[in-house]
Formats: sequence, C-alpha cells, structure tokens
Amino acid sequence: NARQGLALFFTGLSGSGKSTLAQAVVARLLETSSRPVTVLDGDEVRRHLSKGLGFSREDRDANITRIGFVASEVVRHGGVVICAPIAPYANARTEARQLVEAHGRFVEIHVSTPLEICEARDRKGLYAAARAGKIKGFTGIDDPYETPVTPELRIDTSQVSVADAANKVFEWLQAQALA
Ligand code: GGZ
Repeated sequence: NARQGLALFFTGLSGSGKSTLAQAVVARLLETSSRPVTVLDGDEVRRHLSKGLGFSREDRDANITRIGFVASEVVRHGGVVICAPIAPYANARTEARQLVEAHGRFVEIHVSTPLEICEARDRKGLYAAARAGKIKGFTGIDDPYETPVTPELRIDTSQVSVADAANKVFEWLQAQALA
C-alpha cells in the first residue's frame, strides 16, 4: 500500500554519509511522488527536540526515543519520515522500530562505512578531537556502536557513490511497493 506511512531510519557512525545519503533519497522521493516528506534533520533534532541532551547512553537513548515518537506520529498519519541519527544502541533502535511499526513501515538502513574511512574523512575534525581526548565518549573511538544485525539495507558509502546508494535504496523501496 503506497499510502501506508513509512519511516526510513538511517544509522551509522559520524561521517558515514548518513545525512548526505538521506538527502539524496529525499530528493528521489520528491521527484517521483507527490507525498510530502518530513526530514528529522540531525542538527535540528539536537537543537530543538533534544535540546539539552548530551551523549551519555541515557541521553542518546532519550534522543532516539524522541525521534522514534515523532516518526511514529508522522507514520500514523500516513506520512513519510526520514531520520539519520547515529543511534549506536540496538535496544533504542528496536524501540524506535516498535513505536513506528504500531502504525506503518520501518526501514532500517545501516550506513556501514568503516570507521577508518569516516575518520580519514573527518569533515568536522571531531575524530581528531576525540583521539586527542578533547571530546570524550565519541562513537567509534571511546564509545560503542552496536552494528545492526538485520537491517533492511546495508550501504557502505566508501564502495558506492551517493547517487548509486540513493538508487539502491529507492529501488528497494519500489520493489517493496513502498515508493
Ligand atoms: C558522537 C557526537 C559526539 C559524541 C558530538 N559522539 O558528525 P556529526 O557530529 O554532525 O554527527 C555527530 C552528532 C551525533 O548526534 P546524534 O543525535 O546522531 O547521536 S545519537 O544518535 O547517538 O544520539 C557529531 C556530533 O553529534 N557529536 N559529540 N560524543 N557524535
């Protein structure tokens, strides 16, 4: 049912290409359908919805629960919602999935770009700061990332271009009659 609500949940390390890939998928969705798409942009979520939260396990879990709740509301009303947090803990991802699946479809996309590549990119200098001990508890350096075991899709952006990766997601959605 193409009108069923749908959440695309991208998860992966900082610098893995989640946001870039999510934006490319949004562009594809908007090109080919008249359905509105809500993007829960990571920076905006941290600035508004999750203002005041830090990066302890408790705060990260609260962040993902809030994102899951908003996503479930969008899906409940038949909308399409895209989120792209790190979401390092499997339990929190499962909770978000359950919130959404009460009302529609949840598609987990693991952006599996290896740590070495994310760190080499280091677009914001955060990995260098984490290695230098200036940021404590940085995911992949001195904080965990629990690799998704059975995501709907897994994409390594060091192996494929953003355009190809977005196509892969889009084609998978079409094959599932979700786009
Ligand atoms: C991980 C951190 C941290 C720590 C600040 N660990 O590359 P970015 O900058 O733009 O993406 C990262 C973002 C992660 O926020 P999320 O809300 O996605 O995280 S979670 O799902 O775990 O709640 C990074 C920046 O915030 N950042 N400190 N310690 N990333």
